[in-house]
Amino acid sequence: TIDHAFLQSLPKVELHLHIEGTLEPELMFELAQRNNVALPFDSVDQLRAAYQFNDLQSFLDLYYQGASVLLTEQDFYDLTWAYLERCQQDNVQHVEIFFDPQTHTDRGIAFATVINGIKRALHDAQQQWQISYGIILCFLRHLSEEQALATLAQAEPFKQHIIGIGLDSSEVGHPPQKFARAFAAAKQQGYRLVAHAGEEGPAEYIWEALQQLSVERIDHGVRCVDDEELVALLVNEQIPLTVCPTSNVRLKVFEQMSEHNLKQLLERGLKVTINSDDPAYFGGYMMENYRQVEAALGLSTAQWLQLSRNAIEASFASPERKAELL
Ligand code: ES4
Ligand code: ZN
Repeated sequence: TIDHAFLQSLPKVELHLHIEGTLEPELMFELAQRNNVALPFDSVDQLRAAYQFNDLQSFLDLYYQGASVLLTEQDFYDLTWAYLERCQQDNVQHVEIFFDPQTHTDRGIAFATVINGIKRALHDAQQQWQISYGIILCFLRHLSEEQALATLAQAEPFKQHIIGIGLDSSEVGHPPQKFARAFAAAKQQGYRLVAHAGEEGPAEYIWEALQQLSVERIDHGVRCVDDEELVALLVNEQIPLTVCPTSNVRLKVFEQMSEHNLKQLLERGLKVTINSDDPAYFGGYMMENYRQVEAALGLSTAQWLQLSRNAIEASFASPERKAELL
């Protein structure tokens, strides 16, 4: 049987983590006060009580509202640093974090403010704890492709600090093909590519992300099982899926953890990884995701080692860094 010490000891890599989704209610209130931003909640407890979601959109509405307290470079530093402290506790040794610049630039925050704060915290954690990292810029898919292209242009001066481009926000009704030109431009500029697909949206969106956006990893992807031909492709090409178990339960992609298909995906030979997505909103950082999966699905030692290895291999870390992590 699997014990806590074994799960704790596994070298972990986080590949699906929205930094804005690590904003804990306590820090949200602290920043609201510091920045004189009004919140439509009276207390931390009242805010936490509001974290009862029916679907992706009901979560996103609160997530974008929460981000309104982030104004200064120090705010983005404090946000990222608090997340990295949790990584250190959970033996997460490499992180590739998503950020949503449009959420901030659309309310007048400079792109530089956002990325400089995030990057400085990551740099400090690398110095203190040897946590390696990459930063992935996500386009908001509910906005237009023109806006995505404008964001890509804004990122240009910071290109050396951004390893990849992703696609997030409201999935249904915003298929990957909407961003085909923006992703082609990003690829041209040398970025690695990922996209959310098959979380709430259909397996067809996973095909589109692969064929029309040329992504290397699929974020979520749990709905791939609806299409046998797609599963065969994902297995043959060993395309990584960055699965987020507690997120999927909290957003009702699965009714409860015991119904999550992660174990089946693993047993079918898919390159599955475990990630925390928006841990401040879904109630679980990396170890909590490991714990809940083990409690509900009961994986073997070999399967846990496979999950740990999958994440290292699926990362955009250098070959030298991967060798250290393995
Ligand atoms: C997200 Cl769980 C999820 N799905 C899509 N977009 C997102 N942004 C932040 N979390
Ligand atoms: Zn996500």
